[in-house]
Order: sequence, then C-alpha cells, then structure tokens
Amino acid sequence: MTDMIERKSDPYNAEPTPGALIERFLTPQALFYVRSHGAVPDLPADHRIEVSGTGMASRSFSVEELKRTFATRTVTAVLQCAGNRRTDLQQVAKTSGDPWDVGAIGNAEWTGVRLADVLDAVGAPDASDLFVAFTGADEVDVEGEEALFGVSIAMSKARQPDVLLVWAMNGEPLTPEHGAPLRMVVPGYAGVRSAKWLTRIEVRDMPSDAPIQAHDYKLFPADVTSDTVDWSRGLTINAMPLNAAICVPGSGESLPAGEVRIEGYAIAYDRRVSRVEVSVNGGREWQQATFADDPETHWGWRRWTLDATLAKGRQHLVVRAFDGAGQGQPERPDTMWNFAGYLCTAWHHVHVLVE
Ligand SMILES: Nc1nc2c(c(=O)[nH]1)N[C@H]1C(S)=C(S)[C@@H](COP(=O)(O)O)O[C@H]1N2
Ligand SMILES: [Mo]
Repeated sequence: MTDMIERKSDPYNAEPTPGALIERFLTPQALFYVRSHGAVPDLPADHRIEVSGTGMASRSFSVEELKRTFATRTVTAVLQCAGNRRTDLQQVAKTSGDPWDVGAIGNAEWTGVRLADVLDAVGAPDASDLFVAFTGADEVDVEGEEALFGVSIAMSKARQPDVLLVWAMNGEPLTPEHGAPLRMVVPGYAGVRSAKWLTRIEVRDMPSDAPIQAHDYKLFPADVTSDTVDWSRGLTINAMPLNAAICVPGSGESLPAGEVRIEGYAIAYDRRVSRVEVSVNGGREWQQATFADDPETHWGWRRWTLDATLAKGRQHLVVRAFDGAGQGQPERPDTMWNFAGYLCTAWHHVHVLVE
C-alpha cells in the first residue's frame, strides 16, 4: 500500500504517510499503523479466550460466546505507540527502537464487550491491589528473551467501562495484523497494553512477568543506557501524555507561496485538548488553530487546521497544544531524551521550502 511507510519488514511494522493519516477523523484499518513484535499468528475462527486467576474458576469463551453473552459497546479512541515521534528523539542522540515519525497513532471506533463485564461473569475479585494480565498468541523476542506477548494493567483501569475486548474496528472485522479475531483496547494507555491476538486473561496479584511488561516500555532518565538499565526501576508507561503533530504540509515538502492550510492532530486523553497553537516563524509568534473535530469522548483525537500565508524561502512551522488544565508541551526534545526513545511530546517542527 503506497500510503504506508514500512519501518520493519519482518515482522511487518508500518505507519501511514502523515497526509493520509490526517484525512479522516476515523483512521481506516488499511491506514492504521501496525506495530507487531513477532509474526502475525494464524488463529481459527473458533479460537477460545481463557479467563482465569487467583481465587476464581477458570472459564473460556469463543468470540461468538462473548457476543451472545455480553452487551456490545463501541468506543472511539486513539491508539498510540509509546514510540510515536521517536525520530525527534533520535535527532538528539541515538536510541533503540524503530524510527517512527508522527504516524504511530490512529483514531478508530472499536466494538466489543467490556472487560469489566467479563471479569464480573467469572467472579473476579475487585480488589485495587490486583492486576489483569493479557497474553497474545504471538512469540516475541525482547533482547534475546523469547516468550509469548504478555502485558498487564491494574484492576482499577481494567474495570473502567471503556476498556474492551474488541472484534471490530470502524464497523469492520479486525484484520489479522490488527489482532483478529480478538484484541484488547485500553483507551488512554500506551498501545502496548492493548494486546492483539488475545488468548488469555489472568487476574494476578503481581503485574505480568512477560518480558514485554517487565523489560520493555519503561521510561528512564537520560543518564540510564541499555547497558546500565535496571528494568525494575523504570516507570511503566501506561497513561499517555499530551501530544500534537503537524501532518500537512509534510517535513521537507516544497510548496507554492501564498495561502496554505496547515493540518494536524492533538490528543490529551482524560484532560481533553483545549487549545492548539501554530507558529509559521519557528516559534517567535503563535496563532490559534481551529478544531476540525469535537469528539464525544475524550479518548478521541482532535484534528486541527490553520490557514496561513507563507512567504518564499525556507519556512519553519511549529505546533504546541494545551490540555484542559492549561498545561502545555515541553519545548525541546533534549529535555525528555531516553535511551529507548519513548514518549516524545516536545513541540513538533516541520521545515518546508516555499517557492
Ligand atoms: N499480541 C501482541 N499485541 C500487541 C503487540 C504485539 O506485538 N503483539 N504490539 C503492541 C503495541 S507496542 C502497539 S503500539 C499496538 C499496536 O496495535 P496495531 O498494530 O493494531 O496498531 O499493539 C500492541 N499489542
Ligand atoms: Mo507500541
């Protein structure tokens, strides 16, 4: 697909071109970034999901049984990889991880059943010190450690009504690369917690000890490197921070002089985006952008536009967003550099040539 930029061929990892990403409020599956740590498993239509845990009987459900047993719920939510915009951190200094630009994010309408309903049906205890772990059918390699994909979230998040076991995206069945036949969607959290190819849900008194949970997707200060890292001391990346990016025009593009429409996205999750500002002179002066979307839930993104007049020459565009508490984004990526290249939320810059 020409609108997708491959970041790794085996396993296939790709993001859409920024221009294609920003065309629609709901990102079509074919344009939705793919982040897979291993090969896409081939699961049968009657695949069963096992639910078990401390102090409860174990039970299994096919996707058909889930549909029949529980109320269907649809939620519009952004899914964003913690490595989105890693290229901006890699300009500060080398990091590990694939070089995602601004497209390791998408906004979709997810349909499934509430994890809370499934937990209630199997008699899972609702204690705040418990965790819910998810296992995928894919074998992954984390720094030489081979294991099934596994992650976990706290019971308090697991019981939020928008946390779903999902079989459809934008009203279509999930495609294999996005997790068919069933995946988790944990709105507001880093994409990694939304396990694809779900095979097992387990209530535990500890977080998952799978390598993806224990030895990956953690945030460290700048003085920690891959050689010195003690994974037990990192911040587990769950709730995602405020972010914004310019998608049109694209970085390095040549444009005719005159009026140009600048477009992009902003996302603040729980706090909702309150304002987006764009500069066409490298951050000296700012203009307020107009929102193109006003989603019903705060999990959805807000695309924005700004019509500006650009003079001939090299021009430097910048965006920054503010959340519902009036809090903005940090200015520079060097203040947030970390060796694995996670959570780049600095003001986003795009350089263009106006002719
Ligand atoms: N089983 C499994 N689930 C997974 C992954 C994976 O490699 N295997 N990748 C995670 C990561 S890091 C992200 S960002 C999202 C990406 O979902 P997508 O490929 O549908 O965009 O899925 C998550 N769930
Ligand atoms: Mo991710």
